[in-house]
Parts: sequence; C-alpha cells; structure tokens
Amino acid sequence: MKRRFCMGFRLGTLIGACVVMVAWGANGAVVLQDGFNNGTISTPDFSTVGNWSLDSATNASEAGGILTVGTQNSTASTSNNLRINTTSGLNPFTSTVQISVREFDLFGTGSYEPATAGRFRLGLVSENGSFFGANDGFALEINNNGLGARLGTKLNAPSADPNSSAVNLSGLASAITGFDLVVDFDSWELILYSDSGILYEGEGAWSLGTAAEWGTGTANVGNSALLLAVQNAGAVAPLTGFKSFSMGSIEVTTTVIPEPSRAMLLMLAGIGVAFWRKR
Ligand SMILES: [Ca+2]
Ligand SMILES: [Ca+2]
Repeated sequence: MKRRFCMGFRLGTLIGACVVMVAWGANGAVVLQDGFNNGTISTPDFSTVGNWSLDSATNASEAGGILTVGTQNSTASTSNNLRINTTSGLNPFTSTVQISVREFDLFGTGSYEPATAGRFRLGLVSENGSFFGANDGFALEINNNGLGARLGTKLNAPSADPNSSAVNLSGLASAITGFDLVVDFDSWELILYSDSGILYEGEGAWSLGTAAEWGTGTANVGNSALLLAVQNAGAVAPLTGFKSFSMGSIEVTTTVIPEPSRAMLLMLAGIGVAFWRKR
C-alpha cells in the first residue's frame, strides 16, 4: 500500500521518500487486544473501539486464555456471533486495519464434526451481525475444519454474500491456526499460519465501495461491526452437535491512510532530503 507512492522517482528521491513513508507508516495504533484472560467474554483485555457482545449467552466461554464460541442448536444453518459495534476508530476508508488471530481452531461435534460441515467468519460488516445484508463489507471465512479459506467483499460479489473474490483455498496441508489480515477500502493482504509455518501468503486489490455506501452507519458508525461468527451448515441429518471456533488471541491495529495532500507533502520532504544529501 505504501509502495505506490515510491514509483516514478530517481533512486535518491525514492530512498528519501520511502524512509519518510516507512517511518510514518509504522505509527499503527492498537485499538483492540484480547488474550481472553479476564474470564468475561464481553470485556476485552484492551479496547478503544468497544466491548464484545454475544448473540446468545449459551455455548460460549472464555477460560484459560481461550475464547470458544459454538452454534446455538443442532439445526441446519444457525449461527452465533461475537461482535464489537465499531466506532470511527475502526474505519477501513480512513485507516488500514490489521487483524491478527492466534491459537485458532475450527471444530465440531456430532453431525458437525466432519470437515465439510460448518464454517467460521471474521469481517468488518456494514450491517451489525450479518454477512448477508444489502450493504457491502468483507469476510474472511475459514472452513473445512481449518483446511480451507475464502476472502472477499460484498461489492465484488454483489449477488452473494462476501465470499471468494479475493482468495479461495481448499485442501490445505494442515489446519489454519492463525492469520494476519490487512485491509483497507481498496486492497488486502493475508497470511495464514499452521502450527508448522506459513500456509498461504497473498495480496491484491479489491473494493469496499465508498464510505457513504458502506452501510447505514456512514463512515463506520451506527450499525457497522467487527464480527466473529460460527455457523452450522452442510451437515447430514439426523442433526446433532455443534460447530465451534476457539482462539487464544486477537489484536486489531489501525494505521491512518495518508490524505493525498499529506502524502504529497511527505514526498516533497523526501525529495528535499535526497537533494540535501546530494549536495
Ligand atoms: Ca474477556
Ligand atoms: Ca490467550
């Protein structure tokens, strides 16, 4: 995301400008940190963007530094959501948002034990509590008991929920146990980890539309949310059991996207540095 500012300049200018941009780009601020240590699901260890709320108090726990959320009953296609109704501190149109999750596990019991049944999703959504609303958002899905993943935006898949427009993986060598996801309004980066190392690394362009289109909460207030969800789906009757996810930690960091005028000033500063060094 920073590289585009460095193209089309001579080497000295490029180095000077990049030094300035990198120094500035490192100023990410942690807005949410949760190791699930205090025993109360609703209260993160640290948050400037709000507290968690749970669709149902049942089938969820925070114990031993691990959050576990399961579906609510054994019928097909039910889901349970843990969410933070976001404030302006979590806005992909003004900030680059990095979300890191560790000690992740997707598993099931009964009819939902097979890999093909049920899924987990994480996203910034424009309608509180849903990946299926009319307004666009994005979702990272982990499916197949951690052996598959999809990433996409609603805008890139207008006829469906946010799904596989950016990433579509299946048959991974081992289960996903963590990820780093970096998003803003026009680009994404994703690294998936297993216990033995990096499973996948990629980046690309996408679109979340415009801030005005992004949900009833324009500029990321109102109904928008950071959502963690697990869904019962795809099981063979008779239906028993639940799909669940667990995680040991989540951290959300935001870095303000430069205003065009501000980026130009920084580049001029970089050119100045390069010129001064040349003399
Ligand atoms: Ca807690
Ligand atoms: Ca933990």
